[in-house]
Amino acid sequence: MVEARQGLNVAVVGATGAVGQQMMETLEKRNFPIKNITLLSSARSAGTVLKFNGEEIVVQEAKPESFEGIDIALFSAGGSVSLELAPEAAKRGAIVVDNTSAFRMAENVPLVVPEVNEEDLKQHKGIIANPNCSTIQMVAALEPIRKAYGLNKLIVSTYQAVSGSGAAAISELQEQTQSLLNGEEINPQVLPVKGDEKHYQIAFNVIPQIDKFQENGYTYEEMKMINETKKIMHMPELPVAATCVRIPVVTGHSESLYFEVNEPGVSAADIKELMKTAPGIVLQDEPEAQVYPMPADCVGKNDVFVGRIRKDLDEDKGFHMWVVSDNLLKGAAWNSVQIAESLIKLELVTLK
Ligand code: NAP
Ligand code: 3JN
Repeated sequence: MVEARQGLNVAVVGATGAVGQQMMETLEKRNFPIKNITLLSSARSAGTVLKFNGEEIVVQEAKPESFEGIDIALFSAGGSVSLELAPEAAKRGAIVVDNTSAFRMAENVPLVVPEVNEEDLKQHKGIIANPNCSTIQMVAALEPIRKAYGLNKLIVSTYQAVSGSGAAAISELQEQTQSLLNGEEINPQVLPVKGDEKHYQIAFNVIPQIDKFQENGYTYEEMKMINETKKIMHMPELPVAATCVRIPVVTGHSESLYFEVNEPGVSAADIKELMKTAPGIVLQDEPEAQVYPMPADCVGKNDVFVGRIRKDLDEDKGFHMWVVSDNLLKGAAWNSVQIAESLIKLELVTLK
């Protein structure tokens, strides 16, 4: 525990994980007002020493009592941990910002991307959900368009980095790449889904499955994108379809979007103009100079990058757009910390 200036008592649950590490870095970079920070994990990593703002902090096993006196608890330790411990944290007065899908679709849980629906935070009852990474970057890019011209239809195909699947998937891509270049055999064990029946090569390959298949033929990742988008944008009737694909990139999710606006006669230039001033959005769209967003350029950045904006050749209200962002930052850690900053701004939590 570190004693600091006036601030909040913050807990990071899953502090030793890929997302947890990014959360700690983001809290540091943002100079988030922290009085004490508590780092939590499973019993496996309890006792590990991690550095925060230059101080050494011992990671503790997450238990219900860990949340006594905590103001904000950032959870990224998987759905089952959130289901068990998030209500315990909320019961003890903490505001939970949960990175898992455990509570995202629950009626009394706001699902928030601050650029889109920050005001929904006012309805919270102790648990706030952070959306899926692929959903976050998409709705952040679409919100200015929805506001200006309405939105009638959305079709997305994703190109997702392996870091979305955790630290083990990153190692699998790196080791497979090395083995295949050395002419050695590989033995896939993590992707597409840890614990599913089959595993496939990800190095030099593309896998059209992220998370488990549902009865309707869509994967859970695809259904998350579909359902979460409707909830965040308050558009339950919006037609949304998604195809989610894993590619051999470590960090940075890319998406090809097709959307239809509500008004006739909108031009690609109109959409580009909106993007120039949209919060959290960076326009990179100069085909003549070969300028467009790519994952390698977005790593370590909080923004959502958009480009390749074109009007559909047959549908007057239809547009195509390419959207890229760091899935561990805007897709997870940064959006969570941004929610915590919004809680302070909206005076939903008080500094001590
Ligand atoms: P990861 O690298 O595998 O890390 C998992 C973390 O959870 C570790 O700190 C681990 O602690 C901790 N943990 C595991 N079991 C626990 C338990 N029983 N009690 C307390 N802590 C426990 O995974 P990750 O990539 O960081 O992702 C973690 C979770 O974040 C995912 O399961 C997912 O729900 C969510 N996530 C959300 C998004 C998004 O789209 N917003 C993206 C990625 C991940 P040990 O070191 O002790 O094992
Ligand atoms: O695979 C990706 O690129 C994103 C994965 C996110 C994820 C991974 C494991 C469990 C989630 C999520 O946040 O949607 C979950 C979950 O359902 O909690």
